Amino acid sequence: MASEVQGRCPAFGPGSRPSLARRDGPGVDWLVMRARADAVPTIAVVIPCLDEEPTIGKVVADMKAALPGAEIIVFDNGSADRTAQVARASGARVISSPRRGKGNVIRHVSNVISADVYVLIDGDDTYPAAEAPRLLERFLESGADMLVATRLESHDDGAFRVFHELGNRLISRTIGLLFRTRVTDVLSGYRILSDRFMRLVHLRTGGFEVETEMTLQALAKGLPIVEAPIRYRARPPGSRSKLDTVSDGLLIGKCILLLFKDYKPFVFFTAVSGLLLLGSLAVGSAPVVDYYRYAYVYHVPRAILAAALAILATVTFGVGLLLDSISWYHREQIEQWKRSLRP
Ligand SMILES: Nc1nc2c(ncn2[C@@H]2O[C@H](COP(=O)(O)OP(=O)(O)OP(=O)(O)O)[C@@H](O)[C@H]2O)c(=O)[nH]1
Ligand SMILES: [Mg+2]
Repeated sequence: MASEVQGRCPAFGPGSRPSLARRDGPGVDWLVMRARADAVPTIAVVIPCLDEEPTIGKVVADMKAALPGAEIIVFDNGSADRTAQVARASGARVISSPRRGKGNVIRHVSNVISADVYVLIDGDDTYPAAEAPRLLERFLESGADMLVATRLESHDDGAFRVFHELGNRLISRTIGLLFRTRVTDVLSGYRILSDRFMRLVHLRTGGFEVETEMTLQALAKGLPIVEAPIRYRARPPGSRSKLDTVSDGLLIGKCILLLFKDYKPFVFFTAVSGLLLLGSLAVGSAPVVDYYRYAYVYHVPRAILAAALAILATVTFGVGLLLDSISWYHREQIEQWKRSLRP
């Protein structure tokens, strides 16, 4: 059963019908949020952590200073070091997450935490927690369901490991092409999510693909995304990255392909069908030439293979048509659900 987040924005009193205006409070700039008349929005800061003892204390303290009204929850995956103790001592609530993997942790969050706004940040102090109020303001003003803090515009030397920046650009471009949109940093771990996003999106990936999946699911479900630049920092000495360039890179590639198949089935299966058809034409050229020249087919195995590939291409195209109708129906249902979530 999801536990209600206790943290509330100090700027609001019960019953006040807020409007979009700026207020200054002790130590913090709070946006008056568009909120339901009867409740003051709650903010949960979620920090997935695995062996981040050197940095978690600072991340929690920085977040407490930046968002004093928010509840800070560290999701620890059985860290071998003193991450949980340091986090608790710094004033965070620590929840032990059963299954390894950043994606599994984010899925755990949606099962056990309930808030109006979720701020996701890594525990390795590479993201500036102090920027959270500005990002929150941008998020609320935009009315988006997800804000992604982008890192490519401004970062420390050594903040990105070799190939990571290039890989990030490549992945963002690929997604931009496939989903006809413009996203600049799909792999950022610093995000703000709406309650509606957490209710509508059921994540399926368990590892570092989760950031890519969050962006793709938001695109596929028509949930608006807004980006805001931050300065990305290098991991401090003594803190170890959990990301494996090759294996996690391949997992991210697989995630994009599978979600593309599920959310753009017509394009995906037409492309596969086209490739099969090309194969059929290539293999079938010799038997066709045979027939024109000798009115007899000598390359019988090729003829059979060409025919099989052509049949497969037709069936694949048919599957694409079918799945396209199903995904249309699915999209309509999501729109209805979105309408039902409107206040
Ligand atoms: N709970 C939990 N957290 C994880 C797991 N793997 C990674 N994390 C956390 O997820 C965040 C991002 O992991 P990083 O290793 O920093 O990955 P990255 O930021 O893509 O890579 P770097 O650029 O090297 O920092 C960190 O706070 C990790 O502690 C996991 O299996 N379980
Ligand atoms: Mg990191």
